[in-house]
Amino acid sequence: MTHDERLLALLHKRPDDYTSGAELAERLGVSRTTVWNHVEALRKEGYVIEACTRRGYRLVSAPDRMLPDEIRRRLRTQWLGRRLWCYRETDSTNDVALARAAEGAPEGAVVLAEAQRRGRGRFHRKWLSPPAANILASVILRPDCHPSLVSQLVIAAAVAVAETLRSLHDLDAHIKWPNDVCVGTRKVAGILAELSAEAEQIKHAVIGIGLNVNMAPAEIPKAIRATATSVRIDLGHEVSRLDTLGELLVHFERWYDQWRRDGFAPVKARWAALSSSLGRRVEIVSGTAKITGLVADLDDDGGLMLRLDSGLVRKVASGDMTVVG
Ligand code: BT5
Repeated sequence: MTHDERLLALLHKRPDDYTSGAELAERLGVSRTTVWNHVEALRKEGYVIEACTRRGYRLVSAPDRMLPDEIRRRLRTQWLGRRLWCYRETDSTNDVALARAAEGAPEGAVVLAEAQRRGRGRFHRKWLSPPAANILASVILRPDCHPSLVSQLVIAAAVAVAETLRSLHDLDAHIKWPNDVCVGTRKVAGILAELSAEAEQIKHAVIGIGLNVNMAPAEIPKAIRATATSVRIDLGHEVSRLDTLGELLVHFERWYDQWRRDGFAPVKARWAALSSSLGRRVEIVSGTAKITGLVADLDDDGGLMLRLDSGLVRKVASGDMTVVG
């Protein structure tokens, strides 16, 4: 632990009381001036720390920032997020996670960023997010399965995001195949899975999650103003990003554990309950092809089974879907 982290841990222990500069200095093994310097540094990070002559220091509030210490304080998982990397800015958290995974990072390690220079979606699309407003996270997993089953993990992540928005924020979130979570007609989250695999076996998978939490209406990038939303926009007030992340990790861990234990069936059943398209008439654009039909089912590799007007059932592996009836 760094001095800052140890200082915070000490202050967190006494939320309602002061701790003297002398005690902090002794516990950290530094001078009182050094304690003061650390307090100043933490204040610059957004911590509100009261200093009172003769009584010492008291932590009044912590910032809602993606800081490892604050995330760990809220972790309620067994294994997911126990290893964390947090960046103020990076190219893409998926890139960092893929690199860390290749270097041997453990399953459940999570990469977070406040901003991405080159956040991406599927098919080289951009993922846009104003700094320090949302959740940009990439989870490293090492599932023992065929590469084609990675889409089951995308579904599990979408279920976890939708459940988080429902349980913590009481939002009527639903899943839009294949990888969007929406509130009403607007997209609040997207998921991007990338992997390194041998022919029959995943070496590691990275599940990237972009979840719009505190993005204000005026902050929405122009390109997505007509289609995106955030928790803040839907609720009309800001919420804690740290609590939202904590809840998301709990849900995702639970679904991943269940998937490993019982296979895809329970995840699929939950997806069906949260899906906005099951039983609906949809149009799917995939490359230059366009196909219309009734959503009959989800295939085991995440493809959508469409009942065409001719009565034939056809599988669509990927694409962009719009509900048309
Ligand atoms: C996705 O792709 O929805 C997957 C997005 C995954 C983003 C995360 S953030 C952490 C990790 N690191 C990364 O670099 N990526 C992952 P797709 O279905 O292709 O949707 C992309 C489209 O969504 C864009 O073309 C925009 O139209 C729209 N979009 C971009 N940013 C958005 C946002 N913040 N909210 C809602 N829609 C957005």
